[in-house]
Amino acid sequence: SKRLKNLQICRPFVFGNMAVPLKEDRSPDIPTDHTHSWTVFLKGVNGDDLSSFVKRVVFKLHETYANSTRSIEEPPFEVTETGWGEFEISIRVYFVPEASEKNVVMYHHLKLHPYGPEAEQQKTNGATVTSMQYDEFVFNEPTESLFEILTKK
Ligand code: SLL
Repeated sequence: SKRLKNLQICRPFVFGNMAVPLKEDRSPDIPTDHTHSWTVFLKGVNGDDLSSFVKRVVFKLHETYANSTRSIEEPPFEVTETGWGEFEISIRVYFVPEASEKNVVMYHHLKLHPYGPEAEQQKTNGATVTSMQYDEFVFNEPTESLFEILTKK
């Protein structure tokens, strides 16, 4: 559809991961060398639903994982796994066809281990570790259809 000139529309999001150390009562299905359970995610800010304009999010994990390319077609756009190591995850976002927008890719370093001033305490408590970033999708001269999707209540 037609593009709206001289217009820019932005939508905020956050992406990153949470991780917790596995406990003694871990499931026997989890490989013994795994130390953490983690979730990598991409989501709207303040519970905003991105699925009106995000069609699919593809998370590319380390090749030590079976089926390391994980395609998520509906919210929550996230992958939960267990493992032992940190690595870089690519997060590729595909927009709905009406948007006529190229996909965008972000990189996230999966964080499992606390560091910094509170690290020792967090380790003793088995606390959840979080690492996330705020960003914005910026649509320049959006199609009329994308504009409608983003502005309807
Ligand atoms: C490292 N460069 O050596 C990193 C690689 C890979 C982590 C970390 C595998 C789990 C599984 C897993 O945790 N890979 O095989 O199921 O630290």
